[in-house]
Amino acid sequence: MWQRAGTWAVALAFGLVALAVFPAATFAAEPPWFLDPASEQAGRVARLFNIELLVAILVFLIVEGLIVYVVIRYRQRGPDDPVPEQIHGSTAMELTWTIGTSVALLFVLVVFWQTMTTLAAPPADAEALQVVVRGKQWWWEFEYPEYGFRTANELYIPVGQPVEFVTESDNVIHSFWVPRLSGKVDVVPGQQNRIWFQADEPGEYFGQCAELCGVQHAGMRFKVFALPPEKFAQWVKEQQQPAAEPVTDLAKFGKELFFTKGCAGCHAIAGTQAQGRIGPDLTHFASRTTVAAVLPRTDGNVARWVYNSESVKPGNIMWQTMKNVPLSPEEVDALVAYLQGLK
Ligand code: HEC
Ligand SMILES: [Cu+2]
Repeated sequence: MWQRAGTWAVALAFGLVALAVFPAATFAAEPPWFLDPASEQAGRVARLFNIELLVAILVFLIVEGLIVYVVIRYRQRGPDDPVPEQIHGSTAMELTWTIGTSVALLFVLVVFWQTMTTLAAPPADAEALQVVVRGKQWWWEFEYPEYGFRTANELYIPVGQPVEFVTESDNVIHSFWVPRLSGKVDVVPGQQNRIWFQADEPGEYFGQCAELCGVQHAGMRFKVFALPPEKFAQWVKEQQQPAAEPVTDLAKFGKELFFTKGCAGCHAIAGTQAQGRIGPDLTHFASRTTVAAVLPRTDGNVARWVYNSESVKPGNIMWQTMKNVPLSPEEVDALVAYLQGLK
C-alpha cells in the first residue's frame, strides 16, 4: 500500500517538475539574445530554433503521454492482478514509430537546409561589403581589403548593406558569432569559412567567440557598431588616415618607448616604423571604446594593461614577452599618453 503510494508520488513529482521547469526555462521573460534578432539572417536562425523546439515539445508530449498512459492503464490493481498480455513484433507499431520519426527528422532537415543555404552567401545581386575576420588568441582582427586598413575587437558595418565575412585563423579553431545579427561560423585554420548578414537597425551589438580556444576564450569578445551609411563612410575615412603624431612631451617620450621597449615588434601603427602583426593594429587605438575587448578604454585601464596585462587577461600572448620588460610608472604614463592620442 505505502510502496504504491510512494511510486505514485514520485511519478507525480516528475510530471509536475517537467511541466513547470521546461516552459519556465524556455520562455523566460528576457529572451536569449539570439531569440531577439536584429537582422533577417538572425531571424531565420531564431525561427529554425523555434520550429525545432516545437517538434521537440511534440515528441516529448507524445512519448511522455504514452508512458503515463501505460503506467496508469496497466498498473497492478491488487495482489491477484495478473501480468498484462505481452506482445512481440507488432508490424503496425513498428511502422508507426519508424515512419513517424523519419517524417519528423526529415521535416527538421528540410527547414535546417533552407536556413543554412540562405545564410551561406549573400544574394548574388547585392553589393556586399567584404570584411576579413581573423581569429587570434584572444582577440579579433577585422581587415577591410577594399579600404586598406585593419582594426581590432570593434567591427563597424553600414546599416542596410549585406556584409560578407571571410574568416581565417593561423592558430586554433574559433567561432565568429554575433547572436542578434547572425548564426555562428567556425573559424578554422587553413580554410576560409564565410558568413554574411545585414544589420537593419543602427546600434551596438555584442559578439563572442563561440568555440573554446584557450585560457582567454571568454575574453575573446567584440562589439559590432552598425552605422547609417554616411556615418560609416566617415568612419572609414578616419581609419584610413595614418596615426596622429604625439603633441605633448610626455606623449613624444611614449612614442620613443613604443620602439625601445619592443612594442613595435608586435603592433603596427600606420605612418611609423611599427609593422608588427602579432598584436592588434594600434593606428587608431583611441577610436575604440575598449582595451583588449574587456575593459573600458580609460587612462587607468590602458595603464593597467600596459603595466601588467596579465592582471587583465591572464595567459594573454603579450604578457609572455612583456613580463620580461619591466616599465617604470613614468614610462607607463608616457606610453598611455601616446596611445590615448592615437585617435
Ligand atoms: C609579444 C608581442 C607583444 C608585445 C611585445 C606587445 N604587445 Fe601589446 N598586445 C599583444 C597582443 C597579442 C595583444 C592582444 C591580447 C589579447 O587581447 O588577448 C596586445 C594588446 C595590446 C593592447 C590592446 C589593444 C586593443 O585594441 O585593445 C595595447 C594597447 C597594447 N597591446 C599595447 C602594447 C604596448 C604599449 C607594448 C609595449 C610596451 C606592447 N603592447 C607590447 C602583443 C604584444
Ligand atoms: Cu576564440
